[in-house]
Amino acid sequence: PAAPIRRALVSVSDKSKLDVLAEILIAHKVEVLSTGGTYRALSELGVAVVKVSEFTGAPEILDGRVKTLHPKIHGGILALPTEAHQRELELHDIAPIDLVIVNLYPFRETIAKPGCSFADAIENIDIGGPTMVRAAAKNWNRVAVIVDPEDYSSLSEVLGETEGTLPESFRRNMARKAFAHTAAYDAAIASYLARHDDAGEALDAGTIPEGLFVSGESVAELRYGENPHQQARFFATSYASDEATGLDQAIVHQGKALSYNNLLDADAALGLIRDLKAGLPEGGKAAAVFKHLSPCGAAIGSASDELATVYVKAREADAESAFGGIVSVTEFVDAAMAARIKETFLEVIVAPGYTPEAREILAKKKRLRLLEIPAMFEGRDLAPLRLRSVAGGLLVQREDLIGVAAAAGEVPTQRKPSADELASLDLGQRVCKHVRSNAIVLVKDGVTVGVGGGQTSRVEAVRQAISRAGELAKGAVLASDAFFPFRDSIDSAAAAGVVAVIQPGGSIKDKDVVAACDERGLAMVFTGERHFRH
Ligand code: 93A
Repeated sequence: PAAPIRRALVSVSDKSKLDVLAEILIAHKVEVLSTGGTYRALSELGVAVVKVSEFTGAPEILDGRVKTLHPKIHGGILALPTEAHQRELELHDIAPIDLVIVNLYPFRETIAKPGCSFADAIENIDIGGPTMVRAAAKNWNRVAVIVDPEDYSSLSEVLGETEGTLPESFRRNMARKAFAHTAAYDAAIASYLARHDDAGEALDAGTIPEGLFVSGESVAELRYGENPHQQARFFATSYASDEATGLDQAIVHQGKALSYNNLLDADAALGLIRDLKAGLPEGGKAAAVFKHLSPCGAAIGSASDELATVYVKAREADAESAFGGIVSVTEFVDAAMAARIKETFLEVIVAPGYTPEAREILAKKKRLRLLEIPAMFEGRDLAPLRLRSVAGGLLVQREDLIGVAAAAGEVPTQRKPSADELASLDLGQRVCKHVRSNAIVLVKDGVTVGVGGGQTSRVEAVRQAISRAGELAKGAVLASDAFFPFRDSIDSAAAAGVVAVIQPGGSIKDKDVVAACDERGLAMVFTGERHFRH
């Protein structure tokens, strides 16, 4: 059995819950060593503390850069419970330390502060702290290490049960946590340095640094992956995601835990609604419905439209597909919207918030997950990075943002699009970006009426969109994620009644394509921007 805890070293930047810790240290008569700030805080809480500088006989030097980096500290932590080591400790007058409670200089919190200077960031790189944490974690056979104030309560529980000793399982688990803590800490430093040039100037937010250190913390064990026989977890990444709007930040108000597929779909629905919001005039509203990573309906409305009305348009765009779908909206979900949500079976709602009335109405839908992402429309300009995995590595790219509004595109045709057509063309290109390539989206009066996606030929995607739109293709506008290699797509769209088209342009056959439009009186917009989704 382990020996009782006699001596602890406490050196913490995060001084939360120190009262809980003080109580434990006093109750178990632990001799406590501390650095300056922690020494003062623990003394005030009535703990008898010895200053590390007194214990080592060496003063803190170099503005505190060297406080605990001393053989009396590291020898005390790293010694094995062997006779040989005990003899050596005695020879050098080193007392063993059995508990190390350390958390590190707030590097991540410091760099997150607006206006943080490079020098400030560097000064907040903790050296002595990780050294003690790693030493104690390496020696978990004898020493316990605690890096998280949340663990003080379990420390108290375990000590109470074991009369002042700490079981191996506890020490081992805390050691794992400690190495994860220092690894994530160093990853944050390495990423920060990679994101700054030699002069300490920050690179553009969307730049992909040469060294990318993604440290993931598992925030959820998922029931399973895409299928029940696949194990899965959700990791929150510290760097590559847009932290303000991440799904790890989402508040889940009700329903079962989010599944792997739910998270994918919620991400897609969030991405589209952010794109739609960016294209809306002041006060405009939007709603989108997703199924299996594809938008099946999206609609926009003006400031005077009710959210519920806009949502129903998006849902009815393809009511069959919307069954079991994921919905995202630009506004708080109110009672009227909640009543509409209740009408069908849906998996997830993604919204900036919910009114209390809406929550009450939806509480009866036990399985429906309500996600609130308060900051979901912030930080788009940060151009966060997106990661995908392939066999043998990670692919990293900047987020694909729509840069050219339909109204700002170039019109190569004789007929110019009307203002209403432009609004629908803009909606079309935004939705199209979220459809797997080859992607074609038909829109009429601010609502998608036909989505064709995931096709291996563009003309087939056009046929699919037209067939889904049926009669509604008459008078609709069409968006394409990439240029038309031939005029055939335009000919079939025009035959179905399509009146305007938005696409990047840039094909060697552009002249034929524009001629096909002019022959049939279609208006066309070139955006110069391709939006493949592979
Ligand atoms: O400056 S350090 O890198 N050098 C050290 O020797 C050292 N020892 C402890 N940072 C060091 N610490 C850190 O001081 C701890 O990791 C902890 O975060 C902080 C606690 O300082 P104080 O007790 O003065 O508030």
